[in-house]
Amino acid sequence: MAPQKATQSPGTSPDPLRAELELRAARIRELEQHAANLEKTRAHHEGHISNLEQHAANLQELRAQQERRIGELQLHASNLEREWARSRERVDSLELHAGNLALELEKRGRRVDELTRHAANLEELLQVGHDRLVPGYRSRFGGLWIDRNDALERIEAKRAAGELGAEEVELLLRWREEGVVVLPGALRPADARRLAEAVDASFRSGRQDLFAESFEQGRKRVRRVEPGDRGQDVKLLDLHALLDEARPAAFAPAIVRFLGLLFERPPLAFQSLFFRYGTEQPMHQDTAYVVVSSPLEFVGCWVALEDIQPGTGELEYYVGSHRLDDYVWDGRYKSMPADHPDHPRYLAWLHAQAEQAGLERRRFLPRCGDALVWSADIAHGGSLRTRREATRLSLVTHYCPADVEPHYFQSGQRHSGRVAVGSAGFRSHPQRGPASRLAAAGTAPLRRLARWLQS
Ligand SMILES: O=C(O)CCC(=O)C(=O)O
Repeated sequence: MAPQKATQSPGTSPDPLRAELELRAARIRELEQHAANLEKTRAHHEGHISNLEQHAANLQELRAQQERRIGELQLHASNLEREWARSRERVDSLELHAGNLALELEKRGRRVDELTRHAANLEELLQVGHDRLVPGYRSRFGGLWIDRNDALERIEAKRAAGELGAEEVELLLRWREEGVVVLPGALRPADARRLAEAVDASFRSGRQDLFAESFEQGRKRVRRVEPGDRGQDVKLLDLHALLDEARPAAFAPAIVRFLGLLFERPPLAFQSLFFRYGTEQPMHQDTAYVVVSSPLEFVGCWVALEDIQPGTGELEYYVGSHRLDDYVWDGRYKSMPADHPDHPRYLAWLHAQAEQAGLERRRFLPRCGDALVWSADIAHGGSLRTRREATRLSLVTHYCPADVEPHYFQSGQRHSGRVAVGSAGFRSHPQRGPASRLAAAGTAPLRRLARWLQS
């Protein structure tokens, strides 16, 4: 700020020197004030300059930090690029390796197929050799003694030795010829009624130990019996083992006697099905689905638990169809491997074979208590139900000789083992439900829990 000039109004001081002094003193004060102002301004500027210097230093530091960060990021990016290039090379080489493995697998698959075919051919050759060495069976899968080519001579020998009466000879000859025999009045009607009533009571109570098989949305389902099942198309499983009232039907003396003739050993009842309504099952041979250690050594027996009326889906069968050629699954098996795509072809083949051989298609219209025993290979099924409301109460039991093993003895499934039924033979059944699944799971605590649940 420019200093202001001191002024003297003329005529205010009488002493010019004094006036001069005052003027100067005023001038000095002015200048001192001005110097003080300048000093303040300078101090202010110096503060500002040091602030600016501090700010510049901060910016400098920030710039240095950013440069360091940019350097780090550039290094990281180049590491990633190197890494990516390496993994791309690895992917390429793995793809090549996978392609080579696929080729190798395909080659081996072809070799396995070749060897499988070769083994099947060898098995067949062996079987031919075997058939030439021992008295042969109709089937390469063996069978009961009555299926052997020398069975008629053996029947005659047994008759001559007094082991068979005329009626028994008659039954065995019919069996040999037709594959089926009817045993009228095998079960007392009172016992049939008791069984039907016990089943009704089980349906009402939804007994926890009984299992039913049903088809739901085209899929087979096995589950516990429920109260609503009575009017449904369900089959109850294994009553021969689980329901005391089923024992007289499964082990009726007439049936046990006939099984003794067929098996020459005590029978083992290893599976049973209770039907309230006709099954309309297509014609089939049990050998396709029921598996035992000797494929043809078992029979089925159908017992009527009421007088069966026409139109209720009565049992039907091709007479003598047990003598048709074998249907051999995958060139080697008598039973159908699970979910085999040839199943429809097999069912059609069976009809075609039976018709070509001119076999009679016969229906079974039994009175309450009558039983029909069929050979494992008989083509049979349930005829169409035209009276859908009418019942067709029946129990079907499958038997094998006691030394033959049902599949579930060998598959690791929990089962009852052979349980003696007086002197009539044995019974067995697979154990179902969560307890048996726990038991199959294998660890000791789970097995203990399973035993507890089952007890
Ligand atoms: O009773 C029926 O309708 C058929 C039964 C049957 O085929 C069987 O139990 O194998």
